Amino acid sequence: MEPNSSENASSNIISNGIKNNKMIHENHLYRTSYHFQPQQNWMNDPNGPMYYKGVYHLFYQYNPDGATFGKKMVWGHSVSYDLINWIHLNHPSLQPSHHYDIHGCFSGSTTIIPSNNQPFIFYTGFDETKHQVQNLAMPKNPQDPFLREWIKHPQNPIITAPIGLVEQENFRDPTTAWKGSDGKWRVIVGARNGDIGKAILYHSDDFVNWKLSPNNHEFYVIDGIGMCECPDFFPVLIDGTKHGVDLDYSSVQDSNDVIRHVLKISYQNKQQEYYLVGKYVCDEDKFVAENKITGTSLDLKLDHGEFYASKSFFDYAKKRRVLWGWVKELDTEQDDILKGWAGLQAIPRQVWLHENGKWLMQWPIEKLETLRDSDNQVSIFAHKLVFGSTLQVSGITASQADVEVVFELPELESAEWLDSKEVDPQIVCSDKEYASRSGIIGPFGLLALASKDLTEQTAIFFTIFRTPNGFSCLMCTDLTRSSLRQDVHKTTYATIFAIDSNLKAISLRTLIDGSIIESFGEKGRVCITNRVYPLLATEKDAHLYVFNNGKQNVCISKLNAWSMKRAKFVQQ
Ligand code: DQQ
Repeated sequence: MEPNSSENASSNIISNGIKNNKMIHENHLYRTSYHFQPQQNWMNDPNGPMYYKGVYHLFYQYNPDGATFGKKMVWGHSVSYDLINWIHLNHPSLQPSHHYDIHGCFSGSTTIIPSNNQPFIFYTGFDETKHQVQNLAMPKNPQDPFLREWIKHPQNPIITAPIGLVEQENFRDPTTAWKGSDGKWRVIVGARNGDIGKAILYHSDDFVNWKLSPNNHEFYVIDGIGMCECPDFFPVLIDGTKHGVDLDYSSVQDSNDVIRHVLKISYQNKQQEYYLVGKYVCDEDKFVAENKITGTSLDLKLDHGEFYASKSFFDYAKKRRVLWGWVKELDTEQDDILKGWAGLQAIPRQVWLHENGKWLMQWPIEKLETLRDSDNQVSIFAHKLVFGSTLQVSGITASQADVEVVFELPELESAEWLDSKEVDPQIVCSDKEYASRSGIIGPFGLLALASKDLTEQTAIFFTIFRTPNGFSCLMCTDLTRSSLRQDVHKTTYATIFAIDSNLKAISLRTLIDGSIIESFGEKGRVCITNRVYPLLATEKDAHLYVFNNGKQNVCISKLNAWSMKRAKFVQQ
């Protein structure tokens, strides 16, 4: 784990690296090969993903004028037949044009009206008075499966902020709408009033005229979070399978015992994705969550890294729910301007409810596996990792890879004691060089995007603890040594979760792609996504290692790693 190089050598490398910065930007070293990103400029939130006439659509917040957040944000638009290979359409689907969206077309969703298969975009307009209002748009030609052109509804704005209830400049991001058993359409809009975040519920008979729900318009109110951005509300099945279900309440009402609902909010003050699992009583417009947002490690989050403003949709083709999320840059704005681009979308994830009904599971959609290069694959079986060992995984392109590993655990009884019921996992992991410290069961895991001498490395690892309530697993991604550059954000990201005392093995899947590392722990129960900007560990000079710094041996019962082929991105 120790780098060989002295501080002087490092600073030479840094200054060479900085001299070479321009080259790095020109060569687009940090661009990805299989993650979604436009050819240039700034992208943030995924908007209105949907499946329509055999085609997947992804819209996204886009600044056509540069690599920073813009004064006139548009909806970029790309289409795909498989969610992995994409056609970027040349024209945005929505751009500021009217008094109700002249300062920007902000985030929103799509809804397909089942009776006539008519898609609608519901989006936020930043209007001429800098208030936020909700607008509708319809495809000009619904027969065109690419839905290239969109017409704004003549009655826009369709919804304006309810005065006194929410701030007019913080009222945005409508969800996909759904029809209740009473035949009325419903939609949620995110809002804030001071520090109170709100999910406001509206009703409509005709999708065009909307009024506050007469039953319970303050659908969910959370104090202390600031703006409730990009709410997402969807049903999930408690059936132990990955199958999804759509927002069609007439068909799911009677089966409430096998259905739960998820309300996800993008917690602006923390820039993270929190979610609640609960029961939805459609007739009363009531959502009774079974968990809470407490600001502690007990909270449920979609991802514990940099993953924000997510949006899910029901994929009719495969009967699954798919989730998109924006992964922002952690370099400087100046870098983004030099690179000419900023922002990625995480690999779309299938999302389903764990069979215990308590939390969501997430996994990269299966189609991603078709990019695995079977000629550049490495497998390791039954390899014991003794205390302090590091094993190189050679034979793949470690800067563009998919790695799946299962670690067999020793008896948990010997694990270190973690004294408090409520720990902040990020603080635990931020303890200096945490991945390199000697523990008992762990730290063990991967060193991704590592330079040959390990000067640069991103450690993704687990440590098992005994806690007052049983056993817990700490999962962490440590960016503090991810780059020799000083000007990029390098911190630790972590989560802790209870595990069964009989747990015999734990799994990790990590997707590595130039400047993004997405990790899925324990079969998709916890996710940590990050951005890294190595100077040395790039392209062919990137390496991958497995390590164990715990005194107890852990065994790699199975490791498979593949170089990943490039996804196809074309402009049309
Ligand atoms: N980004 C959009 C807003 C949303 C925020 C603007 C979340 O609509 O609340 O680009 O990242």
